[in-house]
Amino acid sequence: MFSDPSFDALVPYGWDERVATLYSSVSESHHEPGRVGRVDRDRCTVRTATGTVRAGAEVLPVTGDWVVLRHDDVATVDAVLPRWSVLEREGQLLAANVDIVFVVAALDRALNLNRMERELVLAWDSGARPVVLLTKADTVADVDALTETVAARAVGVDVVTTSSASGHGIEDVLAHIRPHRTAVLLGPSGAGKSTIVNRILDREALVTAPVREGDHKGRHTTSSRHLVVVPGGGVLIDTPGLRSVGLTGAEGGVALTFPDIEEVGASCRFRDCRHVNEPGCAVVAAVGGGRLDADRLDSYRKVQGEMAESAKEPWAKAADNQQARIIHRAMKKMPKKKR
Ligand SMILES: Nc1nc2c(ncn2[C@@H]2O[C@H](COP(=O)(O)OP(=O)(O)OP(=O)(O)O)[C@@H](O)[C@H]2O)c(=O)[nH]1
Ligand SMILES: [Mg+2]
Ligand SMILES: [Zn+2]
Repeated sequence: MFSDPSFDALVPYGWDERVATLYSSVSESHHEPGRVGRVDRDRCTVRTATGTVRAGAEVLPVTGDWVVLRHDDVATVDAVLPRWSVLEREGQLLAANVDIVFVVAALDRALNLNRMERELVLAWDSGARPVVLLTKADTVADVDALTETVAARAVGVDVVTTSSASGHGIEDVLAHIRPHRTAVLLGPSGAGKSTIVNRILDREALVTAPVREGDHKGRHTTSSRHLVVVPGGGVLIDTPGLRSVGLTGAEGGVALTFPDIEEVGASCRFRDCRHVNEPGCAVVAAVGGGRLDADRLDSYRKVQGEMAESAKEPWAKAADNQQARIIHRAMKKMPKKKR
C-alpha cells in the first residue's frame, strides 16, 4: 500500500504515508519499523510487520511510539521517530502519537469537574484533541442533567455518554476512532476504561475489577499501558488510572481548556492580570455579572497558581529534554540518506 508492501501488516497499527516517510528518512536496510505496544522497566514490546518482539533501548520509548529496530542477537530500538503528539503528566510520558484523548469520568460517583478540567489541560497540551467520555450512564437517573453540567465546563469539547453495561453510546465512542487514528483513555482508576476497551473488542482482553463499596474508587487494576487494534480501524491505548493530575508547563493546554476565560481576560486592564483582585479585571466582573461560572474561575486560578509554582522546579523541564534528545537522535541520522 505504501512505499514498501512488506510493511502492510502494520497498517492496522496506524502505519501510513506520514510514518513511512519518517521511517525511510532515518532507517537503513538492516532496520525494521514497529510500533510500541507496551513498556516495562527496561524493555518494550514492539509490534512489527512480522510479529511481536521484546526490545531493549538506550532511551526507552513510550507506548504509541514508532521505532526503528535493529536485530542482532537481541532486538534493539535504534531510534524513535519524531512524535506528532505526546501525552505527559509531571514529566512522565504517558503515550505518544495519539490523535484523540478520551478524558474518562464515571457517573457512579460525585462529578469532579476540577479534575476533569486538569485532564483536559493535559489532553490539549499533548497536541491531540480531547473528547470527554462519561461512563456508567446506567447507574444514574439524571444522565442528561449531568451531561449538560459537564458540557458547560468542557468548552469546545465533545461529550460522549456511555454505558458499557447496556452498550449505550459505544457507537459514539467508535465514531471518534477511525482508521489511522490513535486514541488514548485517560482518567481515574475504576472509571471503566478497560471495560470500554473490552466492550469495543467484544472480548475480555483486559482485566477489570469492581470498584470499592462506598466511595466507588477503583483498585488500580490496570498496571501498564496497552495498545490494541480496534476492529473496523483505529488504535486504542488503555492506561492505568491516574492518582493525581499534576500540571507542569502545560500553558498551551490551559489556554485551550479555558478559552472562555482567556477571551474575557483579553479586556482586563492589565495584561498579566491574574483575575484575582486586580483593578479593572473583566473576568471578575463577568463572574459578578453571571456570565462566567465562579467554580470555573476558581479552578482556572488553581491551575495557573500550580503552573507558576512548578515553573520554579528544576525538574519541570526534564521531560522536554528527554523528548528533545530522542528526536535529536532520530534527526541526526537523517542527512545520511539522500531524499
Ligand atoms: N454499571 C456499570 N459498571 C461499569 C461500567 N463500566 C465499567 N463498570 C465497572 O466498573 C469497574 C471498574 O472498571 P475498570 O474497567 O476496571 O476501570 P478502569 O478505569 O480500567 O480502572 P483502572 O484499571 O484501575 O484504572 C468494573 O467492575 C466494571 O465492571 C458501566 O458502564 N456500568
Ligand atoms: Mg483498567
Ligand atoms: Zn483579570
